[in-house]
Amino acid sequence: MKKTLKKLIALAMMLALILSMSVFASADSTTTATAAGLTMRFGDTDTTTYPLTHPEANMRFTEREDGDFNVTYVDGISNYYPDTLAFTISSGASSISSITSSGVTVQPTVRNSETDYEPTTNVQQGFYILYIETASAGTKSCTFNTSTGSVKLYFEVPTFTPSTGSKICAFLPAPGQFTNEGITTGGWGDAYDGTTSHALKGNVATGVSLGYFGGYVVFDMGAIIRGTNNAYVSGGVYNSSTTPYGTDFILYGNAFWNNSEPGCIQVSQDYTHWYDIAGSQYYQGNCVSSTIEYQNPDPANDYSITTATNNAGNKLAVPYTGTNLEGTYTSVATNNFHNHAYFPLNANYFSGRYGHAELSDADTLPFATRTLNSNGITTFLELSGKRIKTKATSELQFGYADVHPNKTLGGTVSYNPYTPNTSSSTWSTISDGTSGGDPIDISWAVNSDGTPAKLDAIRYIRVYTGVEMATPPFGEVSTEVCGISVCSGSGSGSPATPTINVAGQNKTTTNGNIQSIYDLGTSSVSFIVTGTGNIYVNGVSHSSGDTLSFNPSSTGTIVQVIVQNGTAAPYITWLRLYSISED
Ligand SMILES: [Ca+2]
Ligand SMILES: [Ca+2]
Repeated sequence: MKKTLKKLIALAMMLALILSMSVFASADSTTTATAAGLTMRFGDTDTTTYPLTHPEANMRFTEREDGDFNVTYVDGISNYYPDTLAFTISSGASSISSITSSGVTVQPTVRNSETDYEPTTNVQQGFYILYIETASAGTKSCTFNTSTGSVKLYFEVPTFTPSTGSKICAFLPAPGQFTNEGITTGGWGDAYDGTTSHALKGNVATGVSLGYFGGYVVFDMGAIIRGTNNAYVSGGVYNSSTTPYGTDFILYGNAFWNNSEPGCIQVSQDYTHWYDIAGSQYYQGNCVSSTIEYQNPDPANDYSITTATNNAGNKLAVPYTGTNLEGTYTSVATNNFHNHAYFPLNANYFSGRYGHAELSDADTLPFATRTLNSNGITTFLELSGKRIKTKATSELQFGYADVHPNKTLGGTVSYNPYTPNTSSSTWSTISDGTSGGDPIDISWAVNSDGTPAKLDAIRYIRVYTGVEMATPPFGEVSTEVCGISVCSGSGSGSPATPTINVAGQNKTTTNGNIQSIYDLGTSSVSFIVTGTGNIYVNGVSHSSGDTLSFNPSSTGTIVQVIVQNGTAAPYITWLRLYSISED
């Protein structure tokens, strides 16, 4: 089975910078090891084209008295061990007779291109992906048996105790009234809970406020453990189809009815490749890729603040420019309630406090870029994402954070995100007996072109402010995130398979997949979904048998159909309507 994996050697690129500045190793540790006729190292087979990055660049061998090797991860992050490592045996692989392991999956792999990997059963392949079971602490190992002996590698996984099963691993609010606020006391501008132990926030009443468009927080939900042929075993958040309504996690904000401040959501397995959660606005033409470049209004003042400081800095409006914006505003305005800098200060967001160096590198993720002056102070901060054009609760049916009120912060009981609701009274009825908040189905994740991402599980969840709006005199519309829970319980029944008729013909579809239909011509075609339960076409609720119309195109017009009945998971399918012939 051919699998397309991420570029493993580039995992967690945000960490590479700090690591490259301070890598050390004990005197007798090495980057290569030779034993049993094998020469071993971490990283790609071709390190000229693909130089080592984190974490492979941080792996060291130390020879033991028995001739085997301890493999250690050096520097960088405390209580951390990589869960996925590219591994090369540069000579002697043809002498390998078998591989045995405990707590490690050694996957021989053919590397077709930079991003395309194919598992193989040939143990003499010479290139391997090592999946280390990091969910539990202790010694993991693998042994390569060769015609001249054997060599065993030992991996010591440290104890790791996340605060609530999830933890913040990146936080960079855009400019806003809560940015820099309560920065040492667990306020809305702080990723830490304000206790003397400086724990990162889990499910808390005072969460994080993300500022203007693009400001974000990322949660690490734990390593995904995979077995043979990359199959999911445990960890992360699994894309369940057996939970009620198929939802997988619930995001909690601080919304009340008609005070939604919608955050868009992205998910990732590897911290490098990110997928949009296509909420109900995504296919309605109300979702556009936008970038804002914020200008630091006072870099000199920023430079003068050298340690994380509560409510610091000069209060100044933050000018911005960008692409695909509303056209209503040109700056993040200040107000009289929050008297401090609105631009994220260097000492507060790029200093990696309390041993969390990873938090200082938030701007190296693919959706954030900083321009620095000669003092290392941000002059421009660029943040990107899909921007939606409404904050009306009634228009945000599903797929966004900080939209629906919490019932029980941190609860795991999902309500049905597909039950149409248009008022606070219907919402209250709908969410009674549940945890409230905003339940999310990983099946909503899409590639950058809107086609299904088909993720079996995810590790990272990014929430970012999804609108470019302000409500004077109260300031910018800013998403708040107060926590995340993984959904519990079991739904009943099976997905409600619909009949989908396009241009007069019933089309065969499958749950979770996209179906291309060709030769539809350039005129609009009829589109009829017949099914039982809640029916959404491109995020809009419809009745069974409604006749809709869409315009086919030469690039394939994508239409998403969701049909959900009872407490079962939904049937989600995509059709791609081409005006032209195949090929
Ligand atoms: Ca699911
Ligand atoms: Ca809010």
